[in-house]
Amino acid sequence: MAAFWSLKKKLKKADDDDDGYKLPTSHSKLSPKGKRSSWQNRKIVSWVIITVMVLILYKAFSGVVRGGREVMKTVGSNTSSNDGQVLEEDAYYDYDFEDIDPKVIEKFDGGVQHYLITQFGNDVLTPQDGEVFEREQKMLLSSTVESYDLSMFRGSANGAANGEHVLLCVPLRDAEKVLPLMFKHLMNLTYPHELIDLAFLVSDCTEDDKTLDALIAYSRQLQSGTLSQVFADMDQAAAEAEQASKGTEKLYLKYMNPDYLETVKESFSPPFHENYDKPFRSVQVFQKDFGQMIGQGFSDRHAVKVQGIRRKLMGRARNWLTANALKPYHSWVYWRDADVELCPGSVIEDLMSKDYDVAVPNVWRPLPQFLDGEQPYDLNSWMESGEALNLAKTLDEDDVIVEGYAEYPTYRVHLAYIRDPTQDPNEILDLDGVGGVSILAKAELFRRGIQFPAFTFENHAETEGFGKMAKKMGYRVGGLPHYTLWHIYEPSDDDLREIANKERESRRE
Ligand SMILES: Nc1nc2c(ncn2[C@@H]2O[C@H](COP(=O)(O)OP(=O)(O)OP(=O)(O)O)[C@@H](O)[C@H]2O)c(=O)[nH]1
Ligand SMILES: *[C@@H]1O[C@H](CO)[C@@H](O)[C@H](O)[C@H]1NC(C)=O
Ligand SMILES: *[C@@H]1O[C@H](CO)[C@@H](O)[C@H](O)[C@H]1NC(C)=O
Ligand SMILES: [Mg+2]
Repeated sequence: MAAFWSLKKKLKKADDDDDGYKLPTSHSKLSPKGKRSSWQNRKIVSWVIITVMVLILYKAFSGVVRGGREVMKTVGSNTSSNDGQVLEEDAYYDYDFEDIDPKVIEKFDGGVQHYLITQFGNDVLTPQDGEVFEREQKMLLSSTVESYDLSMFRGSANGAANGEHVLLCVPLRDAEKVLPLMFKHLMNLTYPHELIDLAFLVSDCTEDDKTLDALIAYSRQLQSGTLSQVFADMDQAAAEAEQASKGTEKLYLKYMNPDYLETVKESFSPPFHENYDKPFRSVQVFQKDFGQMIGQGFSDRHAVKVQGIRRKLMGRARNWLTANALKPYHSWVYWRDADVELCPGSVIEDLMSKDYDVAVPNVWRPLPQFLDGEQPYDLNSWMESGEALNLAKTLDEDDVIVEGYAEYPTYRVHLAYIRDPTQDPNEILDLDGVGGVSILAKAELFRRGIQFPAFTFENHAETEGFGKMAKKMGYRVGGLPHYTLWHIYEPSDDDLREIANKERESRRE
């Protein structure tokens, strides 16, 4: 623990300002403020450390004693509302957390006056304390030796039953607004939460964006099992506000398919699955800027000229995230974008069950009804074509082909276009390029050096380059044409103009 404390101190942000982010709700059950010991109130930049601490606390709470499963009395205040929920699954405590004795750690939530092992602990040791200190330090130091048989973490089609750990990675930029959506989707995942380590990378947010602070605040609630209550409160407050100020609701919603809107509404309403509120194994938040200059607005980020640069930067971001978060005991890595509106909760199991090395679903998005109501969205999942290979030969080595632009006629088969909602959602086809909205890949690929090229690889970058590289190294890359995730709809400038026109017309009638 000594090491943790001192590390934490060093990593503490200079402008340490208490709690950072106020959740936009008036009656959060578990305000992070002042409920637990003071160390928790400090703003800590390195979540690697917080993660460990949270798990240690859980270990103490749950009273799992290795060797014999004996339930200890929970000490301290009842801070979390997951009353009686005992996090006893081994997966919460195996590998990197397994050497810590919960009996020793228990006191950290037991309201004791001072801890033996703190940054200043040495200064106040009595001889008796000294013995305990030695013993505990030994325990902690012995936990720094680990060994792993990497052949155990290959990944199988039935990962949940086999207790396979998944690293779930989400890149985030200016994403404060979509965080509630993202967290609801994470909770909705039915793959055992105790087998999932969450890893977020926050980059290049604009000055007034609070993605990082919000992410940390929501993550704390998530790990306390209280996040769904926070969201319920927030949603209720929003509904009341909307009623009070009639008509502030987003205008474009009037033009969307009512059936789709109904599906969305139902999907976000209880009842949720039984383990919806269950904490994940860990949450890690990383922050690193790459100097992304291109705006995150819909029209900014879709101009063809910026695609190559943008995609390479995204590649760098993804590589930083895996390189920092991937642990030896992960069998799978699941990549997910924050801006998904609808997704089956069983997506990880479903993709896993195909026994491919890389698998992606189809990604569509809803549109206003005057634009056909829906659209194939992610064009980065495709099968290679002769035309595109020939096109590549005419390009500079550094040029990046991007799909969906007249400048690059590739005539590839796009997963998005061959969707037929009446067909078998389990069907899988071999692909070459993959899109990044939702990628399940065996962790082994990353260990073998496959990554998201932040340079031009066979005239591709980022996730498409990843697909191509995996293919080249002999892995099976597949996509499910009839299994669909729905990306959120963000009205483009053109769409907003069109909607404004229609509104004017209807007022004239
Ligand atoms: N860390 C990091 N995350 C980013 C960056 N740009 C986008 N993201 C995140 O990556 C995910 C996908 O980003 P989007 O902007 O939706 O882009 P996209 O999915 O490639 O494609 P479109 O949705 O078609 O624009 C989201 O979770 C974003 O918050 C970046 O520069 N750095
Ligand atoms: C904490 O929870 C336990 C079990 O749910 C209960 O017996 C106890 O009274 C609670 N303590 C407080 C202070 O609420
Ligand atoms: C949550 O999962 C269920 C079951 O797979 C699904 O029906 C629902 O649409 C999901 N929720 C969201 C918001 O996608
Ligand atoms: Mg997107």
